[in-house]
Amino acid sequence: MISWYLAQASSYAADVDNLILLIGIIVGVWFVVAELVLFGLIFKFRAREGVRALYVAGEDPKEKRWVSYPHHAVLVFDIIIVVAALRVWNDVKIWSPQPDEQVRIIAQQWAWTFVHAGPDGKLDTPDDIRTVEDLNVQLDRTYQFELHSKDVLHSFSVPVFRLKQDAVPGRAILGWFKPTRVGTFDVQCAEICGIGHGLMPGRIHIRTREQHLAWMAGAARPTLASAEPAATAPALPTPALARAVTGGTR
Ligand SMILES: [Cu+2]
Repeated sequence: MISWYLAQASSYAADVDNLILLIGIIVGVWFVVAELVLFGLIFKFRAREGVRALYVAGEDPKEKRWVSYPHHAVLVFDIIIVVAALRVWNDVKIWSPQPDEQVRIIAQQWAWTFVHAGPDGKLDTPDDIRTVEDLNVQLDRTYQFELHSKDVLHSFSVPVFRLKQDAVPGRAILGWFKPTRVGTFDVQCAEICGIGHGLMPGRIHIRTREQHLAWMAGAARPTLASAEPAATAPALPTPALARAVTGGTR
């Protein structure tokens, strides 16, 4: 239902949205009921000429019901919400399906580095593809991600997946996702991680199998070459950058 106006692009995005909708409906309905009762009573027992105010101590069982019935209702709805939330939490964070592929995600101040398995589908082999800020995945494929941080706490957040996972220095945190919609979407850091926090956006590109293979073929060689550290060579401005800096057009 929520997907009409908020894009969903993972197998569990709808479950998270439905949970939030359920909480919204339960809280919303009772909020309206409580306000109607409150304002109804204020109106009914408003000040009137010649009528003295009643002192109500709440000791009469009839009066106590105004407190005890809502109290029990809150407990019942709490249990409903907790059960629904634990089911989603279990599916997203505790249980994890058999992955088709792994991807490594490295957060640092202030960029994302992604290590893709490359054509052989395995990490830590020579055909791995490293990118900065662009995560490339294939539609309907289950990915296990391995999340690292090089420095401080970050949080890997993909709003269209309804996924958010903290990255903790010194730990490799595992999680999973299965993209279900083709497109390019935002990746963000959801944990204040320093002055450049707002400058560490990323993008996730979800492609069909054919498009993904085409990306891999194009990305494999140049990215491997550019992944070498540039420290040995002086950083020369690219022609495009030089033109931009000097304002030249040729
Ligand atoms: Cu960050």
